[in-house]
Amino acid sequence: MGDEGMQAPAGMDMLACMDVHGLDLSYFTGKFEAFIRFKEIPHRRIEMSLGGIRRAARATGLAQMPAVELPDGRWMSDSTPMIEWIDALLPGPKVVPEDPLQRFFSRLLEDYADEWLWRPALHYRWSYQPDARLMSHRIATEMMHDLKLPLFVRRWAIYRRQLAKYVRGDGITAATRAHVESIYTRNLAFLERMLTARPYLLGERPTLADFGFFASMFRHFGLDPTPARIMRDRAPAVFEWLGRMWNAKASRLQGPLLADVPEDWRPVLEDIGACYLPYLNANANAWCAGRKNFEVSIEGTAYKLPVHRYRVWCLERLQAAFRELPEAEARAARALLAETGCGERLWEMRDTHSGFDVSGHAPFFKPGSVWTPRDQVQRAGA
Ligand SMILES: N[C@@H](CCC(=O)N[C@@H](CS)C(=O)NCC(=O)O)C(=O)O
Repeated sequence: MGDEGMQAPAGMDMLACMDVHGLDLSYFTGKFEAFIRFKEIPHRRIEMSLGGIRRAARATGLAQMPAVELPDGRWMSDSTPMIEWIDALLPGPKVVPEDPLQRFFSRLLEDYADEWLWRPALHYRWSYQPDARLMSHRIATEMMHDLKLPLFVRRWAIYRRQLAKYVRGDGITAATRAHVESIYTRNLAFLERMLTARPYLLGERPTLADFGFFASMFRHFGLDPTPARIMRDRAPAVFEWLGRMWNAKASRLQGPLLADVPEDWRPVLEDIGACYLPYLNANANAWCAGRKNFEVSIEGTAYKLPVHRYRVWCLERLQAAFRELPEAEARAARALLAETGCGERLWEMRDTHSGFDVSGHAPFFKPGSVWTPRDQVQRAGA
């Protein structure tokens, strides 16, 4: 770009130069940044402050990052619909695979990576002292720089908050800890196998599943001292892929994707069947019952977890992605789901009505809190 006579691709005008409000240590900011870097979309990264997060929450209805402000004044949130919307808008090879079967399974892997790796990522960051010390210092000096309190108070406040919300409050106890850590190490093994065989998860260029896994692998597991050491020791190909992803550019990477769903995606699908779908169903079931917490046994480990409204929507989105499949691909998808132990689990919960995106306008929507209980959503008439 910038060469004389060279035209910016259609759609680029609407995006350039967007403001991406986020942090250099944030899981979902990293995922979205990698995508827009790959798409070569000019942008500014605005470091999120406490004032910034309040402003983003007023604009998007969600106090979370990344929050994106477009040149026309519109705001977007939620990395998955943002990626899908931008990918559809711009010409060139798609990040969301065009083959319907690959598209469906890519969405499934992306959702699993986004949501199921969150708990181990937050656990390693806040349960291990060297990691917690480093990150509490960074958050206190970066995001909380506009809070007029001494540094040690800011560090203490963020440490206590994250521990209460994402460790103790998210089911991590002495009894679940080993299982939570195994979620990380088994995913390292899944990815190491794929990335030893090829540069990206689906072939010669990054696609949706790469960006899904990149979120936790780049900004948490590859960055925080304790899981980063495990990654360097056990999964050098994953470590190498983090740099490759950060430097990937669509204009240089036009290579082909593999055909079909690769064999080495099966262990991930088996994990989705054994762990993630049972979790999503138990969460949706508790949400429908108007509960705030629920108990679920995953591979024999008993968890007590908070009900997460956003993840009810995740399940609805996966069901909708399946409904989009043409008949032949739907048959093939059903067969692969059955072979990998996902079976009928995708349809166990129906009519969940998360109300998260009733108008279908994501990523231009104001869904309200990701934690809102069902009775409040119903009272609000969503
Ligand atoms: N589904 C959202 C999740 C965004 C999200 O949870 N971001 C985290 C930081 S990586 C956040 O802002 N959390 C707010 C909090 O901890 O209260 C996405 O894909 O963008």
